[in-house]
Amino acid sequence: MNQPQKDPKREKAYDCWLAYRRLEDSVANRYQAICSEIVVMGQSAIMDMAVEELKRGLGGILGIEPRILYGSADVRALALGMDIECLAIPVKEVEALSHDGFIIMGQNGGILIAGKSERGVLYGTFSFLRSMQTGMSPDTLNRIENPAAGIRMINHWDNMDGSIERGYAGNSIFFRDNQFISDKDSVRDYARLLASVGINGVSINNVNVHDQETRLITRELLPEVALLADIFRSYGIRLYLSINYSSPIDLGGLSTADPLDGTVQDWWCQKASEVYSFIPDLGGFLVKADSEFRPGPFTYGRTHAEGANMLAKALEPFGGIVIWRCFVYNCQQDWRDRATDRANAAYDHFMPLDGEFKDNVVLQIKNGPMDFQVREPVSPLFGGLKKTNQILELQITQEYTGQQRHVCFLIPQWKEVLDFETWCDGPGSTVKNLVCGKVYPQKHCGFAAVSNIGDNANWTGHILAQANLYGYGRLVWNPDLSSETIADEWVRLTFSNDPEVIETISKILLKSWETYEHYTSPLGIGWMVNPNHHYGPSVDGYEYSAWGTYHRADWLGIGVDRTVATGTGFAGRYHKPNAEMFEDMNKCPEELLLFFHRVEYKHRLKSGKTLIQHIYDTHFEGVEEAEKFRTRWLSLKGKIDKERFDAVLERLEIQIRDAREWRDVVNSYFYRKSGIPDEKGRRIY
Ligand code: GCV
Repeated sequence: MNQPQKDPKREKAYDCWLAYRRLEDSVANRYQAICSEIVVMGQSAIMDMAVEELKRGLGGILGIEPRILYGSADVRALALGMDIECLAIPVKEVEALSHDGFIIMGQNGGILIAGKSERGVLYGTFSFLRSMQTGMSPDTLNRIENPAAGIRMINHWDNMDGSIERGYAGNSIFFRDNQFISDKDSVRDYARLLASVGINGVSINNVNVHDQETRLITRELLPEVALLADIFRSYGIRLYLSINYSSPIDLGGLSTADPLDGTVQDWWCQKASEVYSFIPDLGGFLVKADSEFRPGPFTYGRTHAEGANMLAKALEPFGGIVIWRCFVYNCQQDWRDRATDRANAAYDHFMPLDGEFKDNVVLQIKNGPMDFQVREPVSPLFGGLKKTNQILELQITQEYTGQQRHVCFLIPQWKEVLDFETWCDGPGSTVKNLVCGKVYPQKHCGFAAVSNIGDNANWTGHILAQANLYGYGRLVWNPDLSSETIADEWVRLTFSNDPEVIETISKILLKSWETYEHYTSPLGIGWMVNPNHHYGPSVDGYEYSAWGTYHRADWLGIGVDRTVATGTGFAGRYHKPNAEMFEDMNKCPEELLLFFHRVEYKHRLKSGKTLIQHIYDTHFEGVEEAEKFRTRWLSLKGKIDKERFDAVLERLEIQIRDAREWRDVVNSYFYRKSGIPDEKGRRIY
């Protein structure tokens, strides 16, 4: 007999951080007094969304149904306004606001939420509701906030057959069986979640653009793409498409996709005009070219600048941009070849092109030189490129960090990347300042990250992985927010303001990246995963393959010599003093030691432990820490609804089981290679 279908939207976890729980305390009473009326000044589709959200939020948090009044500039109640010049706001504060920013201020006993744009008002509205839900008093709300950068984007790796490359939370919410899903409710709910944390761009299809997705830019499919664009637009989000570089051949029937060929250039110009006739505010194209078997300008002996600029020219008349990925390397390397180093690839391909890209091209650079490992140094392209628009690419989906079966709160990792001092222009040349255009002027800059959502009832598979999506949005809005603040906010919004709940879940989140690192690959060496799906330990999984990701372990030691003096020279791609720091084994940050150096197992670390003992100890500790997560979580029984309590518990148990596997495989591997026993005599196989 067929089981009745469960409605995912009925699940507690579906609402994520926008569940709007009732507050019943003195603070709530004060809000109630102010919020019984909403005065709306200015009307637009996005303003309508802001009003809807307020109604929903006030209903949920305060249990009231506010009266909506339009048009009056008299602020007594809760007021929303986007015609900022007509509002009684001091000039200095109006001037301090950027286009997407907002101001929240107390006025005449009421509260005004205002922005220079409708998007600003929407962001202010979500921010106001967040403050209310987290228990902030109305007296402490006054603030002006501007987003740190113009591009705050999510990349989907969704395929039209419904699968998601590196997706761990079900199938696509956009596509199924090579069609668009006609029920758009999830897309609407998703757009709302994204807007609530300030995301303003989304690319809907995989950067590996296969046959079916190549056709997204055809007349046949563009009306469907336009429907998605409409939904995202109503939340202030621009839609982008990943395109296939060889579309002129695959769709246009041309014999070439050479960017310097006139017929190819004309084809793209016409194509852009066609695409924009369906979606006039399309953000632009995202391109993975000459990478992992994708076509690109190299086929024609052209540079990436020539390839990107040709597309940029086509999009220029429509205000579109080309986001060009720097993830370019040789994935057919001979593992015997020790001179070629994948870490050097992006830098070596793109540095010589600095200054050659048109100003509507943006380079999208992964945070590290390899590929979203649990630990990597920052890509030296940050601080290397001086005359090129750039955005930082992060990975929210947990490809190498537990695939949403393990809890791994990634905000602390991203904070380290953002705060990395590149020294390209003296102190203050941090990655965050670079990608926010504060070091070198850039027309377009900001952030992109690979999505971690799918059609699972809780969006992210592991409920605690929702914190990574939330945290990404909050962090790229304001990179100065601390991991602690983001965790605290997320727990309060998602679960409760109960101090015990906040402390317990925050502790799990804040420790989880370190824990994951402890029981997986040590000191920046990376990989050691099963090939293809990348889940679970296999120390030699990629050791003798063509992907350029080697640890070079033998009986004496492990690590890749990336020094200038004796290795692949990667350390020299950084500015001083970073180059010197990475070059010198004694100065290199220990968590990156094996990324930069080949180290003997008997080498003593700063802790006084030998490298091999460090490997054993951290792997045992990692499992103990994972076990503690479960104990901590169990202490919340009765304080969290059963549905979410059980769902998280189930994942924490999987994590413990798999952490043990990691521990035993890795420890046994190194014990067998080195022949050195564990000083503490623990069981190693
Ligand atoms: C979309 C890694 C992943 C691939 C991904 C690629 C990329 O190699 O394993 O699945 O492809 O990165 O970022 O393009």
